[in-house]
Amino acid sequence: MIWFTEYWTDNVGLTVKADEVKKIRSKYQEILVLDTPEFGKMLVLDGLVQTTEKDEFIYHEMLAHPAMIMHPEPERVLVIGGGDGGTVREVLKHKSVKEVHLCEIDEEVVIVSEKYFPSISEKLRDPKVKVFIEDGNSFLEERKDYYDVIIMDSSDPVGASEVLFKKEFYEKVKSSLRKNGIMVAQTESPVLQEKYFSKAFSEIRKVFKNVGVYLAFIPTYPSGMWSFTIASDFVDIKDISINRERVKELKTKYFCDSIYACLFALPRFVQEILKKS
Ligand code: SPD
Repeated sequence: MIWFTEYWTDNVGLTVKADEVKKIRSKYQEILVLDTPEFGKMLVLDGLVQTTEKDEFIYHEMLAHPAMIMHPEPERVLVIGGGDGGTVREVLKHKSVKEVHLCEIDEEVVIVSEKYFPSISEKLRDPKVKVFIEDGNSFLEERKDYYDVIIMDSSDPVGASEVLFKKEFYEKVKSSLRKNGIMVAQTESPVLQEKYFSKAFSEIRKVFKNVGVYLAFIPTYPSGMWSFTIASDFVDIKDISINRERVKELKTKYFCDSIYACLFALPRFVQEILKKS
């Protein structure tokens, strides 16, 4: 048994008891699989919690579904990062989807997830899914004007993921989207990572015409309050009456009609951060 702490800042963190720990060293990072009494299995990359069996559905549903719903008919979807497969699983809940590409830089994350997190990675072998072990940046350069929805399921903006939070990267994302294309990215906590949150928003706004921010409550992520930024040049993403009837068809546990109806309702302090960005 050990106690594991993710340090959210120098002064605060999340501490969990783990009955069992597996440690794997990949080419890119240290991967931990913790068996915790409260959250079930927990995946940790370089000391940062990525997902847990108990609350993963909140993050994966909220990352995938708003963009998938707002697109008139998403057929080709790209997930960048997200080697655990949770986002791919959610994307496949949409009937129009014909092809899902997952671009993950670290093959070991996929291997570990298939071994220890079967309920999250269960759809990685679906015939519609193709997994590419590549760097997201160079992957996009080879695929212009192709995807309907691009989802950035990145880790926090340190190390290999830092580049995924920059304007140059969002420009590549934009040129890989085809007509009606939508992108969405996880953009950190407005409470504890205001700098990254605000920067991601302002970089995305420099590239796309329509940009919106929404939140979800994820207990194992810093502060619990987590942000997502969605953007498109074609779709008026702020119009949440779009395709609303499709929400009811989804089998989900967090994302639902009433969440969609007020997707962009933001606390005043978050609105203020965005105004200043
Ligand atoms: N602070 C954790 C942010 C992690 C976001 N990505 C998680 C990947 C899960 N599919």
